Amino acid sequence: MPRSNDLVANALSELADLIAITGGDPFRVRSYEKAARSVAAYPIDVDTLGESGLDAIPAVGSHIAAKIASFVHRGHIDELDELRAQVPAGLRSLLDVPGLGPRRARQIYDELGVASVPDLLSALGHERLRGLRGWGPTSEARLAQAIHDFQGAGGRLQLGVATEVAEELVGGLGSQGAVQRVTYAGSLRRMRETIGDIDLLAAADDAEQVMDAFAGLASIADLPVRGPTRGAAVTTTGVHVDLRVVPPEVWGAALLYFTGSKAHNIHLRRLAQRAGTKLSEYGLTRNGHVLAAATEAEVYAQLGMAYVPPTLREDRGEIEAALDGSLPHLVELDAIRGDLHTHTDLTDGLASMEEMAAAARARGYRYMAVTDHAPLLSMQRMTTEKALVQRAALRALSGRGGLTLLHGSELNIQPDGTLDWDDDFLSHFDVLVASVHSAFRLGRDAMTARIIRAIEHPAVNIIGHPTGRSLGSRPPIDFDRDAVFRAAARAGTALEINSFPDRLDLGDELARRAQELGVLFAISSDAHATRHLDNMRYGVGTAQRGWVRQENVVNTWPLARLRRFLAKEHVASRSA
Ligand code: DGT
Ligand code: CA
Ligand code: CA
Ligand code: ZN
Repeated sequence: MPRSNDLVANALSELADLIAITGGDPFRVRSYEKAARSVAAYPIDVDTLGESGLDAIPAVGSHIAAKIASFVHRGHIDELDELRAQVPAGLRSLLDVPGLGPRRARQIYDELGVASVPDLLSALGHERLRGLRGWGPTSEARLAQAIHDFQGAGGRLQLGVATEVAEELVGGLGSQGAVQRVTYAGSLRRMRETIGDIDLLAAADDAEQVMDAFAGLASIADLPVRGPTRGAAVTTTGVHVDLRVVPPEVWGAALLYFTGSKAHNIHLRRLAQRAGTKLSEYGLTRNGHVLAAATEAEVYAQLGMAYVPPTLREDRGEIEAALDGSLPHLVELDAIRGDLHTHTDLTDGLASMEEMAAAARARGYRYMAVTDHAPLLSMQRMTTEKALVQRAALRALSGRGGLTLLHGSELNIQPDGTLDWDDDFLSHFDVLVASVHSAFRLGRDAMTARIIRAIEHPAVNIIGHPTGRSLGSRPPIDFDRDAVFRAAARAGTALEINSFPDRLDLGDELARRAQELGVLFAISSDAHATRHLDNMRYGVGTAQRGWVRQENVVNTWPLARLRRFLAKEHVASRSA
């Protein structure tokens, strides 16, 4: 539930907007705006205050206090209702657009008939705003960006969804004769966990032909913005796509620019300026003379720094590290030797163990752990007997095609930190993942103790999806991050970087902190079907964004070393 102060503040600021949009007294507009801010910041909940208590809130006079009382006790404010009825819904919706004040919303509505956010986007696409009094290309661009950011906050795409859409578009454009190169840039190339829009970059001598081809792709529903070298499209699935076409000779500089992040770009540009050069999407230049433009590597080299992998480009220290040669040796997808968290149709997976093993062999894996759910997740109907039968079948299959199968399970960490089965039974598994699947709201201290107890269990090797978050639907569970990370480092228990695109858990920032505290990682697919093994790349991307070094990822290790880790033998030697 939002706090009553926030609800009241929203109502007051809506009132201010509507008074402004209907040409009301600017002094009243300002007093409602001030009151809204003051209420939002007021430490006492307004629904506990009487009229005199409301009166005491700074910037709230008796008149506004009465309106607040009406809102709190009767659920509405008469004047607000009246104004809402007067102002068309389309115009009111424009008030939600950041960067567009009530006066300018009214102007656009009156003069262009723009009555919704899609109308507004279309008007911007056709450059119709710049003809109005007080508008120009710059203010148009600023508004377009504000809308873009605003929409991004609500409807960001999951990394997996965006990657699939982008790869299809890249494939479609790449097969066109006019296109010399095409790739995706932006946050998708940086592998952020969610994506605002897809940014495509193409190199061609004839941009016009590329635009035609783009407009003609089956998955492009609409191309509301079409210039000679740039377009903004919407796919049939509602995904926003920007396309830029550049001459082949500036490919690297353009790719660098459109990959971003913006913060990384700005920092690079500052560096260039300090050296008396200029960096733009057309290249690194000195007095108009091009120093580097064809490849990203050349641009970085000319700036006197190491090549920065896209996943690090967030201005979180990577530029300093690239300048002094201390970038980490990041984990790479090619270095992954196996998967340590997979499910079969014995529990909730879709594929049999044989099918999962075949898919793992096709990926070139040397090992794969089968970690079906354990009995306490009762809907999965696992039993001791089933686990033993599976183990026997797995041993018989192991080694075929160079793939060693490890027998594991995904245990359920109970609220008190205990696990499925008894310790003796647990000690006979090759690998154990332990995850929180229940009691997500335990409270911070109890949650911390719960996870640390599982970490310290001598048979537990990996904590699965440690925060339990689900992007866009379930928040992370609350525990003392540093305490858990320290415990994991001490106990020789790895933390998972779960590769499922709606989990990505640990996420980049937590993984980075965990590594600082000495934690080792397992990057796992948590596959419930053969094709889920391919999600590994999202986990690797997330690990890279967390600066995770290859040496700290246990499933890049050869099997013999991994087995020593799984036996927790090194723990004794570490503390010795
Ligand atoms: P998103 O789409 O919200 O997930 O994030 P990005 O990073 O893909 O951002 P987007 O699509 O607005 O722009 C793509 C890239 O273009 C961005 O990463 C860097 C570059 N870029 C965009 N606007 C600016 C800017 O104002 N200054 C600089 N230096 N670069 C920019
Ligand atoms: Ca983007
Ligand atoms: Ca974009
Ligand atoms: Zn699982």
